[in-house]
Amino acid sequence: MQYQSLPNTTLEDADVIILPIPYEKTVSGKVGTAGGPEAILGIGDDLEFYEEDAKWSPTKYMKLRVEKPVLEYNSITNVIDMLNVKSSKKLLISLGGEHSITPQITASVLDKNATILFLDAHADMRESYQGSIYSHATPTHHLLDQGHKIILVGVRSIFESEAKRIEEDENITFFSDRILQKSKAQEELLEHIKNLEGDVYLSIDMDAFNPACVAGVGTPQPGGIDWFLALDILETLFANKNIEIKGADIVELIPEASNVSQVFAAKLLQKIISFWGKSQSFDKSEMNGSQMQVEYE
Ligand SMILES: [Mn+2]
Repeated sequence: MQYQSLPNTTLEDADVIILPIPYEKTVSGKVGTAGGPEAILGIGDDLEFYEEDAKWSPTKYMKLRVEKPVLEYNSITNVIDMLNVKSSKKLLISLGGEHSITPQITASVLDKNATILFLDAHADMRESYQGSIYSHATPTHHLLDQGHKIILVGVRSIFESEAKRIEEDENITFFSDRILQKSKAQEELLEHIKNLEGDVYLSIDMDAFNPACVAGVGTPQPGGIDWFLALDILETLFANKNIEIKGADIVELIPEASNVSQVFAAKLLQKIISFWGKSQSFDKSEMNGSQMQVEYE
């Protein structure tokens, strides 16, 4: 697999590593998220190299590499350990697959006391679900167990015990989907992100978004975050100089016939690459990125 059909650079030279993790075992709704990574990367051809918000072409300056897909759940952490991203200046972006993969990723890239910015329609905080403790319904439970703080954004479907924990656990900051319909709450969220410090990991479940924009998810919920709030969140996050982004994931996309859902996810991926690249001043570096190795027009 390739990003926007660009040649994959070596692991050593890569500024951004994209890791497909098409794992799908514990889904309880519509199936198909195993096709997520290929669909997101496949749509790349329909995106421009130029990124209109940060106003540059990130791949002119940055080298990208799409790794071989990780298929085995139990090997996710090991595979990422071997990529050596933790001690490098590279950005790792994982593409799911179901949301259960996130704690396996953070087990490799994060030390304790990081903050997880978690966009999702669901709290994903069950201790176990349908007989599995490593389910798409349990990742935030594990992330809290790993010693991290969580900011839940866009949640609009909660199990009763999850609601109680959200109220009581001081390691959880909660911006429900309903409250985020008000501009004052949006400003509070952005202010909160602006004031973050330390290591941060970004996890985006595609069901966080309005299903009118992203129909291709397994467990859709009415309501949802819109594209422009997502952009504000990402811009604010990557503009924060007091944090280090230790990785990101985009999960739970199910490719669908209209292509709209996968274009949404592909463009999210592009924004993450672009905003991170600008934050690392790649636009002031030598112009020898992946895009410079191909003819484009
Ligand atoms: Mn989720």
